[in-house]
Amino acid sequence: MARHTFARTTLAALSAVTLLALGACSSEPPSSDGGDGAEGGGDELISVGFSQVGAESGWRSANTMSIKDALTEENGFELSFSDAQQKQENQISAIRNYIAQGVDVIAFSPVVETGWDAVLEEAKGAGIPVVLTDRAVETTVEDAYVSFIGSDFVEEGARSGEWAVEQYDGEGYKVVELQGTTGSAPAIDRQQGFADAIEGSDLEVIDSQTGDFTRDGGKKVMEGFLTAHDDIDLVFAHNDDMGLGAVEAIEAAGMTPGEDIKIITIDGVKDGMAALAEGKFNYIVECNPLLGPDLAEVIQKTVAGEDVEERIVTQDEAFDQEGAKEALPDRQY
Ligand code: GYE
Repeated sequence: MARHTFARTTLAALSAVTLLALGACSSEPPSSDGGDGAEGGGDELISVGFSQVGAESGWRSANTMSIKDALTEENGFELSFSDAQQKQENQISAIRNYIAQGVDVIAFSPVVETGWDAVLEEAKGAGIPVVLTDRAVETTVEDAYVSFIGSDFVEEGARSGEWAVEQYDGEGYKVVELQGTTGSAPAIDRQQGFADAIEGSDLEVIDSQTGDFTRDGGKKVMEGFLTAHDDIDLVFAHNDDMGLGAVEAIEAAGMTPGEDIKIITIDGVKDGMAALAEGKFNYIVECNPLLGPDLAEVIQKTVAGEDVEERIVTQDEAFDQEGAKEALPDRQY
């Protein structure tokens, strides 16, 4: 049983995008500087402002590539892309710039869940539809976005925990957790899903700290865990990069990752899959970063005034060591 495909249901709830879409298709061109914002005509480019979280992980690089590959001029888009270096204030100012520019659609992957109300209200006031990719927001703004495209992070955490219980329950395993960015949807949800799944087993989380989704962060936090505890059996890392950092720390401490200390991670990027195939990781729950094509479709429909799905849940798989060996040669990212 090397591979499990998660059966996913896509919620087909339709959002009330008509008003926003009408705003986006207003007959007023957003600007008259270069003369390319001409009215009418079905073949003008759709201008999109995209605010990315950063470049913190292999997952993020693959996600950025997918978005840039999908939102090309050839496909009918004029993309403005900005990297927020994992800082919410940078994202907010990028979004405000896109509002001032009068882009047709704003898309972003919110670094943390809360604190977006004001800027979402401003986008709404300007009649610019917003699409969320990858991470969710918590907001009191009504109809703040037309669609949210991304994985179910609670389920990813749960699959990680279920596998851990299946493999190791009854052995009194001590677990340390490398959390993603504090306050981010994947960190909150993966922690929750994992905790719920191991409840009732004899696995115990003895320490949990953020490594900010980076390899370096994972390494430093793991070094601290290894100094503080001499009885760690299992690492649950919220992404591959932090797991890879943990591998370095474990090896530096003279132990064998995957054997002396087991490692479960989430993402399934190439470096993570290679570590799994080599036996340094024990299990990976995939998080598919290739959100560009869905994003392009949602934007096109929104601008055309068509209904879009309010929630698009990405399909993910999971891999053990044998599964990684099989999948690695065809891995795209
Ligand atoms: O798992 C991690 C990245 O939001 C799903 O962010 C994304 C997460 C991904 O930094 O590697």
